[in-house]
Amino acid sequence: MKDLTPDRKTLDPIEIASRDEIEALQLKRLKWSLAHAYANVPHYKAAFDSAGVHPDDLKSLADLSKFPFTVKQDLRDNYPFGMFAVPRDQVKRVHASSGTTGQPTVVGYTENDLRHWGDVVARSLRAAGMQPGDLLHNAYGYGLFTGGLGIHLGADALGLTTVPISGGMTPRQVRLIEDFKPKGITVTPSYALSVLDEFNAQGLDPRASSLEVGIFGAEPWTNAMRREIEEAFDMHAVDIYGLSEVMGPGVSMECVETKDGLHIWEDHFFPEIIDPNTGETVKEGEVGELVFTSLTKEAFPIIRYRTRDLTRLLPGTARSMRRMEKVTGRSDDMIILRGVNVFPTQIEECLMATPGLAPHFQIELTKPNRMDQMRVLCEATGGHTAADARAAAGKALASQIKQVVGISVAVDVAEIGGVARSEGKAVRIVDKR
Ligand code: DLL
Repeated sequence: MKDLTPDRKTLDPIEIASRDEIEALQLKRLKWSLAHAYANVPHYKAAFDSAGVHPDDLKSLADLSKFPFTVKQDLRDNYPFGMFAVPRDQVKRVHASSGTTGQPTVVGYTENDLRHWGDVVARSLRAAGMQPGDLLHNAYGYGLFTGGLGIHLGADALGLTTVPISGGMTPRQVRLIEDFKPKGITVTPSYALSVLDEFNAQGLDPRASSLEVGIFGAEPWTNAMRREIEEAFDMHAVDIYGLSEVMGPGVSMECVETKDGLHIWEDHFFPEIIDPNTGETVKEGEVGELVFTSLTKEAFPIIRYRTRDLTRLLPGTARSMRRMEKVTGRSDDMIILRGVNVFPTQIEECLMATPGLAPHFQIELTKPNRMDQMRVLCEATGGHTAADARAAAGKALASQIKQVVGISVAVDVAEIGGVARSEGKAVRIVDKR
């Protein structure tokens, strides 16, 4: 793999500013953001008033903990535009969640918001090793999802050539990678695996492709998966994180030179980690639920938003801004199986450690005889598809899961193609209880 470390002279000065400078900017912006939300969004006025706090009470960054949290339900209750802090005609763009699990949540951006979003995504793409003039294959979905259009904004801001292919039509993805020779690909890690399969199905060597870096996010993925993808494509694999409520992709980004967790672009997003049960801020470096407050957003300021994502904060390395560890999962995705907490990422790690199995999987939960049961559906790799080889691999995975995670599960190893493929975010859990 080529060294893609960006020249420090090309970074935004704030990325490598002193902590004092970053914190002074944060405090100034935080005061503005709280006052802006309070003055213009009835929800925040009511929430602050009933908690007995006023934006003027914020004298230091630590004072933020006095302010109330915002949760997804607050956004649903104010559907569609009730959380906007500017008149609707100043909102240049809206995005929304799919709403498959309830009322969709809508977010909005002013012209300045779109510019800031482009700036943080440009910063993220540069941290991945992309430089002006490089070609980017953007396979995140375009549309209401923030992935495709968010990356596109940043690619424009950085001066890349973008192929806005979006997700799906996998044979065409491979064709265009072969013909256009992109340096970078932006895609969910699960869909990258589908693209990888398609390379192999077409008899093409993915290691010989032009790709030098993959920028993966929108769903949890493990370091074991990183090794698998880096090896398969002979390219760097780095992590990009974000969520619509806070902005979209580009809230935090892993640097290609260190790959040691994701630097949060702290001049725009203020992070906290809380104990999800008590709401108290945890000790520095402890794992908990990630909470974000926007510092510059005009259309849709967000105060202490509970992301449900579990991680911990770490000091800066390649940049002065703090890092968040790779997200292990969402508290919503945590399965409690007969008293043991399990995340799909733990199953992914066990799967990657078991020979003869492909990296595709799904977890099925059932409850026969009032006992929760988990079945892991996965599939064999080429050369391991005979029935006895599959049975042996399944047994090995079950025992790996028993040893590492501490739970007994059933494992079904299908033939190649037996697990549903994702074109965006993978569906890891099918709950039939
Ligand atoms: O997934 C934004 C995005 C697009 C990020 C493209 C990165 C790349 P939402 O659809 O609102 O936004 O989903 C946000 O996805 O709260 C996490 O649970 C999860 N997520 C996003 N990035 C990562 C990541 C986009 N790198 C939700 N690792 C978040 C783990 C992630 N989970």
